[in-house]
Amino acid sequence: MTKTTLITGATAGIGEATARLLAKNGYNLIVTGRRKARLDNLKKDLEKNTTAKVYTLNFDIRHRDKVEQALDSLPDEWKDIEVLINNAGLAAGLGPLHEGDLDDWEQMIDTNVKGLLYISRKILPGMVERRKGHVINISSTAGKEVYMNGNVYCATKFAVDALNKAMRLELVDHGVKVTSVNPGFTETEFSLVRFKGDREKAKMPYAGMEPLRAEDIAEVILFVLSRPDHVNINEIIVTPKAQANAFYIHRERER
Ligand code: NDP
Ligand code: 8X3
Repeated sequence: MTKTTLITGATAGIGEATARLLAKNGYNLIVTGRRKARLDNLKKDLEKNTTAKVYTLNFDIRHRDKVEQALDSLPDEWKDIEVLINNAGLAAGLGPLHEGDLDDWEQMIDTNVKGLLYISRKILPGMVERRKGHVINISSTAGKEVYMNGNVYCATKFAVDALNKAMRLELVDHGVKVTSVNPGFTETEFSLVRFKGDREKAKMPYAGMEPLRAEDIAEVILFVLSRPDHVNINEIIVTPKAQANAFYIHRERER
């Protein structure tokens, strides 16, 4: 198994955990993100401790020209991408729409929706031409139901859900598989990013409950990828035991 797999947002959280697990399972990886030092360290670590080959691409997914330049710069032996994991994304802020910060909205829409589209538009034609490929879109429980104060983040994940369905419909005749993985609360840098570095606030979503770990989602992704060729998991929703849906969490309180 030496499938060439591109993971967006592999410098932290779900993307990094997935890179680590896939490398151990024989996938060759193109890892992307804005934080170059983290990408370089990841490559060094994985190439030392696994048999995987790793290539790094350092760019901001919001910039269409940078996405195009980065993918065009891939050496020939890395160009035939067989698996694309559209993972890079974020939430910025949590509050009612009528008090929303427009810069936060732009950042979420540009990253979670437009960035995913820029990458996909560059990589899908090769998959279609080779009649081979698998796209995994990381959406969210927030793409299935709207929760209080989630408004624009939820809208971006509903968009990912729609694009996931559109891709499956439009790629099925070309032999390309499409899956959405929809995590619930997963403790990564997500909450720290959402609350702009405020560590106290970032802990609040996980009070009195045990969230998922990034590795839990990585295992689901490996499962999805390792099904036989004739099997496709269309979509999968994974939550912590204590999470019933996008907005109801059971919390243990100290008595
Ligand atoms: P992290 O914050 O830990 O990781 C996010 C990754 O996305 C980082 O590698 C970051 O890299 C990358 N990224 C963010 N913005 C950009 C950008 N403009 N250009 C390139 N890369 C970018 O969060 P998670 O691992 O939790 O999030 C991964 C995905 O999972 C996201 O799509 C998120 O919406 C989704 N998700 C997360 C859940 C959770 O509870 N954690 C639940 C459901 C879905 P860098 O900063 O180096 O650019
Ligand atoms: C990330 C999980 O519930 O904070 O998609 O939106 S949540």
